[in-house]
Amino acid sequence: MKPAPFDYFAPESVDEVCRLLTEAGGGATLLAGGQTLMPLLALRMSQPFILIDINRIAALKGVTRADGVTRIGPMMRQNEVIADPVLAQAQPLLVTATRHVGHHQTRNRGTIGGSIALGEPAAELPATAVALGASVEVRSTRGSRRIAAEELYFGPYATALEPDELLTAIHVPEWPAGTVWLFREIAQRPGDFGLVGLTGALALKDGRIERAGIAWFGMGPTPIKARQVEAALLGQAIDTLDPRALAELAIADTAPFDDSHASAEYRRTVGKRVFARALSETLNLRAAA
Ligand SMILES: Cc1cc2nc3c(=O)[nH]c(=O)nc-3n(C[C@@H](O)[C@H](O)[C@H](O)COP(=O)(O)OP(=O)(O)OC[C@H]3O[C@@H](n4cnc5c(N)ncnc54)[C@H](O)[C@@H]3O)c2cc1C
Repeated sequence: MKPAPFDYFAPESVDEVCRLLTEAGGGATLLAGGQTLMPLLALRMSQPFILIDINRIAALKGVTRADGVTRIGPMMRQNEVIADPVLAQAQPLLVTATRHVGHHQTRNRGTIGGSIALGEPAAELPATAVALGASVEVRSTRGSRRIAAEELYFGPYATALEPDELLTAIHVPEWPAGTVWLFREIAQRPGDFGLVGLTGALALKDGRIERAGIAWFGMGPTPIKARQVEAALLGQAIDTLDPRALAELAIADTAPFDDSHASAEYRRTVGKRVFARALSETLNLRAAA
């Protein structure tokens, strides 16, 4: 099938995108990597009057670091995220999560901003943004604003982004030295979305957990912050942790569902095991290092 007709624009500045979005009055869609949008257009599940291609805007690319925050341009391709030396040092969890997004070929075009703006509940990057305490910067002709990742997602593909807003940067706090990273994904095949996914960071100091950021993907209608287990982990000495008991709390905030790939019960059972194993392996590895 071919897409329904639309007007195509490829502006070179953020201001121009904002102007076009305002003029379109909700009838425009942004084209980033196209790895989700192009199939939707071809199937006519998306029928914008105007397509705004944001690939020519240099200001939407690149990485900078300042004041303990990494600022990432949304138009960085997922493979650029994986290869970036600054991100390897400053945001290793984000790099690990990106390795699990789709396939090498889709990552050549797919962007970090496209994934975070889309809000697929089983996707790796929105949950990782939530776990790390990231926020997004958005622009429109009405001005700019920041939205915390944990307030960005309302439901599958439903986000706090207004139809006239462009995501212009992702701000990710840098976690302290001594942080360990949790990332586990259970998927049917490599490159598939997660049936059950866990992503998170634990900042350790003197054998205790000083800060915890943990989120699930594939475990509810949005990425889900595991608030209860984060609270239970705070201040705890590592050698007193009981991973199995904590695993019950770890899934307490989730809302697993049945679909054609797995039942809610499967997701709950596997989620608990994934959490317990990730916690014990990660902390043991660190202790052995
Ligand atoms: C075979 C295959 C396997 C895949 N597997 C996975 C997977 O395992 N995990 C995963 O997470 N994804 C997966 N994907 C999707 C992933 O490849 C896409 O990159 C991602 O979902 C969207 O990013 P994109 O840059 O391609 O965005 P596009 O498809 O161009 O856009 C997606 C949506 O985001 C909006 N958007 C994009 N950029 C912005 C912005 N800056 N501001 C506001 N809105 C914006 C668009 O308007 C559109 O609505 C897969 C895709 C394919 C084809």
